[in-house]
Amino acid sequence: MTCKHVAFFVTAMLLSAMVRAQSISVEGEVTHPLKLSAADISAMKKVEVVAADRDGKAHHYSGVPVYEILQQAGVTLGPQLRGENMSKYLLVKSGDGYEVLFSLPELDSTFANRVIILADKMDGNPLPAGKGPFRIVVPGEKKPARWIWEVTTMTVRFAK
Ligand SMILES: Nc1nc2c(c(=O)[nH]1)N[C@H]1C(S)=C(S)[C@@H](COP(=O)(O)O)O[C@H]1N2
Ligand SMILES: [Mo]
Repeated sequence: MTCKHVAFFVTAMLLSAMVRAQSISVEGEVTHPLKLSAADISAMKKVEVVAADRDGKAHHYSGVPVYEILQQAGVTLGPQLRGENMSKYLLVKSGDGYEVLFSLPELDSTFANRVIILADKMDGNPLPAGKGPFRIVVPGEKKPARWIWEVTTMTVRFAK
């Protein structure tokens, strides 16, 4: 490898790290669209949940309840989650094109008896490479298919 090749490689690595660390957008049916940086998220109140990964092993995940993020964005939750708002959903998107969907009551603490989080730590450490920097963790499900990693966007929409 020549010096030029090395410089190109290092630049590419830095750029991809920057892209991965980019902020999370919260948009759609919200009164305050958000662009949350890693610093914004780390400044929010954290909760811990224990949940089993694909191999059935329990881990401690720490992060922000998705509910708190949606509340900051002004999504119709709590007493406002009734009537036509019951047909809204949250679509979460990843940099790799994977997308998963949640109904609002699943995320709302006045309905749900579990807390779905946007995790930034597993067992006290940042999420492993390729699984972060932010990953949804859904406790109490039999498989982690909705544990979307590399979250980039959360969009609230009407189903109709
Ligand atoms: N961004 C993204 N998140 C994803 C996936 C994916 O393809 N892309 N696969 C999902 C599926 S189907 C499963 S089973 C789990 C696997 O997580 P693991 O590799 O940590 O066991 O991640 C989920 N999160
Ligand atoms: Mo899966």
